[in-house]
Amino acid sequence: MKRALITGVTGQDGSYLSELLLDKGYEVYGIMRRKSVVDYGNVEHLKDKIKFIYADMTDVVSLISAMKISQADEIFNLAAQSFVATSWEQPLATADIDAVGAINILEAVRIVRPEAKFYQASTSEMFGLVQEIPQKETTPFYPRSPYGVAKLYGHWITKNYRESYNLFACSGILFNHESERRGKEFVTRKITDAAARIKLGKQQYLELGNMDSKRDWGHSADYVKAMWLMLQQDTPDDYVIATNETRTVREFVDIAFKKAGIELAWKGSGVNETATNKQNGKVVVKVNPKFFRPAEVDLLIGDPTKAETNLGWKREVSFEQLVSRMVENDIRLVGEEK
Ligand code: NAP
Ligand code: F7E
Repeated sequence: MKRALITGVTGQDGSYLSELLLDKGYEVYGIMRRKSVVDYGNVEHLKDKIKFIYADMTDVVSLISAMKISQADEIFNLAAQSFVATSWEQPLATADIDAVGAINILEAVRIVRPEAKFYQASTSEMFGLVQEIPQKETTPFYPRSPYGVAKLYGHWITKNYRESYNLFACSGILFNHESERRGKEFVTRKITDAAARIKLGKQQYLELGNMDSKRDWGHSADYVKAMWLMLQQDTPDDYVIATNETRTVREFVDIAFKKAGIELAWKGSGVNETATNKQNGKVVVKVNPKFFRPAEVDLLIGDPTKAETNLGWKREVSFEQLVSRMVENDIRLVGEEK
């Protein structure tokens, strides 16, 4: 039986990866932070199957212990302060967790289990002000947030440990991936949750920031398969995981509301842009500049050819299916609220 250790096990990707590895017969260890109230997050349904270890990415001693306890064959480093907007409010915490945290876990691997395979959760945010369209493994990086900069350190230190110590260490440069388990502060879930609430009469309108930014959105369940595939290869390497499709935030809003049965009519531009519900003329989407970022990533679109060719990876959930699944799930959840 193979043993895996997942940092960030309570998060969106941690939950789908846990399901995948448990299905494959792995013994799954998950690193969890101590909280004042015990909260298994997205792995509540797996709490009797995962072996939890209390540790923190900023505490290398706890990570060394976790490596010793788990004796993991494969380590997936998914833990992060992952919300870009918060990285301006908490730049040092973001650096501690996302940058120093990466070298902390790499050191734990190097000291305790140098023969293990290691996955680092890198991100399309490292491309930031994009230098090439579409973005691929060889595209130069230009991060635009403290999050992107911290993740770039994690990416390079992973590559450096591979080259310095011959560790089997891979980085997956994953483009945005969402799901029914996505945190509600991220734009996709914020939109699908609001569409559900507005449909059910529990919210009047949705306020958003930059609706012109474009993202390459896939489903998390597809993307965790790529993480696993990277560690099953003979040689470690870095891969872009993306759909090669891009859409604006506005397009996401339009489709999500349509799936909730609300046809939108758009008017105005910039901070004055609004969308009204065609059926009753009510304004249901507005712009609030408080959601603008100090620096924006305007356009992301990834080229997954290398992963498709070398790993045999292919995304299965289409954009339309992703939005449908999220909207239907939120209509159900909001409907069940007391
Ligand atoms: P997520 O839902 O925000 O999950 C993040 C996880 O990290 C949570 O389990 C969180 O634990 C944990 N964590 C945060 N700080 C920690 C600390 N100091 N010590 C230990 N654990 C800590 O993120 P996700 O969407 O699953 O993403 C997984 C990884 O992929 C992240 O590294 C993210 O940056 C990266 N990534 C995500 C995307 C995407 O579109 N989703 C794209 C590219 C890369 P709590 O439950 O205690 O908060
Ligand atoms: O923003 C715009 C916002 O917060 C997407 C993380 O998983 O993917 C994610 O980072 C876009 C941005 O995700 C609102 O300005 C407009 O242009 O959903 P998001 P993100 O910043 O792309 C990458 C790959 C990661 O690695 C990260 O961990 O949507 N936007 N209005 C808004 N965004 C939010 N959150 N809220 C709004 O009201």
